[in-house]
Amino acid sequence: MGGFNTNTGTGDLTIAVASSPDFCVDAIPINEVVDYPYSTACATDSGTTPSCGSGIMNDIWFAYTATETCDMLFDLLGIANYDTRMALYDDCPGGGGTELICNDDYVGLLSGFIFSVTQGVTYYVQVGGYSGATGIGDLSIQPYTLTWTGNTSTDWNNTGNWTPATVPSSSVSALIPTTPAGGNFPETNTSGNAIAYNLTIEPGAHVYVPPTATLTLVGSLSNQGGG
Ligand SMILES: [Ca+2]
Ligand SMILES: [Ca+2]
Repeated sequence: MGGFNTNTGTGDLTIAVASSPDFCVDAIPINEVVDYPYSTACATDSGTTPSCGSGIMNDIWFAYTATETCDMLFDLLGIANYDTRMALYDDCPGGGGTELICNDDYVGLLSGFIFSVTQGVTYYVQVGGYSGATGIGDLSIQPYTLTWTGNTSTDWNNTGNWTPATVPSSSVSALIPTTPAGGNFPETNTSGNAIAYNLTIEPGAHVYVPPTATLTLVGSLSNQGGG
């Protein structure tokens, strides 16, 4: 008959920590995201410095797999409280990857860029800061979208009616807001046919496509206009 073991003592406590995306090989897998929160507070320099600036990158990494083929806007605009910097690679730099694009200041000190992605392909996003700056922020990867203003006319194909001032294409999306700045809603009949990747029509807005014209959408339609 054995006795009770009443020994006490010290031992090791192991705390499991979720894998840190501090290096590219530990990148967080994502698809398109809106305002994905992150922090670089404890990030260290992965050793990869993109071409858009010098200085130590206290960086974190995301492995972004595209679910669509179109122009995507990658941006850190939002809650970021520090001077951000962001780059995109076709593979981890330590695994033979090369830089595709990078940006320091897209709006103010916050980073962003537009890149044409292919469905099913994984890209590596490096999020860091200018000269070692760190903080919190949020990452968005969404189809790049032009907003209709109607500032010049009703002509869909007039660059003066969009902001930024270019016409949507098979890879660029379009948004028709409820209240266009210029007061006009678009028509596609004045100078030929129209094309966009995604089209979003906000409540109360509309696009007029006469029977003799076409509006081609490569992606999808979100018609909130009710008609
Ligand atoms: Ca890092
Ligand atoms: Ca910056």
